[in-house]
Amino acid sequence: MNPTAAPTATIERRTGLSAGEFRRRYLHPHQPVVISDALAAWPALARWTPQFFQDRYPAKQVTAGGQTHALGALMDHVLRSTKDDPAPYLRNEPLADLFPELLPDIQPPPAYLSPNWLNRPLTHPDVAQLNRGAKIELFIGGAGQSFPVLHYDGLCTHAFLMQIYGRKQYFVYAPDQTPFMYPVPGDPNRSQLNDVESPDLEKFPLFAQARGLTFTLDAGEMLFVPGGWWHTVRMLTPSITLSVNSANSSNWRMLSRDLCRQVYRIHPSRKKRLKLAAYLGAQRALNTLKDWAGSPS
Ligand SMILES: O=C(O)CCC(=O)C(=O)O
Repeated sequence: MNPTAAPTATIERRTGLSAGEFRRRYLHPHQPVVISDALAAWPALARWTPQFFQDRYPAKQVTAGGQTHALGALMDHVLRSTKDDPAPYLRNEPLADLFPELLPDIQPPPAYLSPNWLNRPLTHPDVAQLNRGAKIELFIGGAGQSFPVLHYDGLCTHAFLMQIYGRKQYFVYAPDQTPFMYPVPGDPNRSQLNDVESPDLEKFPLFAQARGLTFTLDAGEMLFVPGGWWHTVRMLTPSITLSVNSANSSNWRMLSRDLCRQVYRIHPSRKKRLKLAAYLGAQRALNTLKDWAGSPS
């Protein structure tokens, strides 16, 4: 690892954090945090392991690393995965599509996830994609495997990463580090750099100036990555994680800006962009009222 390019600081870890303090200290100011007891009540913590998936669903076909695998064989590889022979990463699979019968194992939902405006009805045709963003996604991988890209989540949505089993090492950089992140031209939330631990500083010299956070996430812990924060991860052991994306009054302006830019690139019509901006503004007002009235999620 090149020490000049390594993230230097660590993250705040909290227990017993109320939903109100989470919103005031972390959500609205866009500060990342690990909440160490967020998932304590979930049956999944005592139940889900690679072995559990292997025993229960040996023949189920899943996609990982761009190929189809029988889950039993994939879990076998996850359990013996190493840096030299990493198991393909099963990732971003909607849990409710793959294993709907396991949803009771992740109840109750942590209060920090609400409100999530991505769960509310969105009728404009250009924003239907947002509802997908609120789906709970499943990640299962083995030691030595990494998330393939340094990135921030699309449309500056917030990410909640919930560790069910095993241990991961995260690398997180604030939005003010973007000048050192080498975004892919035309794809501003993905970096061209995919290895933050051994970066190619000849190709990406400015990355040597990047300052970020690195820390482990253990079973039972939840990581909040605010919208616009760059992040990536490496697995230290076999690992099972869930993720949810969210938007609400804390990041709706950023989301609206990015969505209008995206739609404008596809349909370069000023009228269409203004209509979308008006729709997103109306949703902001409506959802703010719903939050005040205490609507769920
Ligand atoms: O694999 C992981 O834990 C990281 C997932 C992630 O970065 C994301 O879903 O945005």
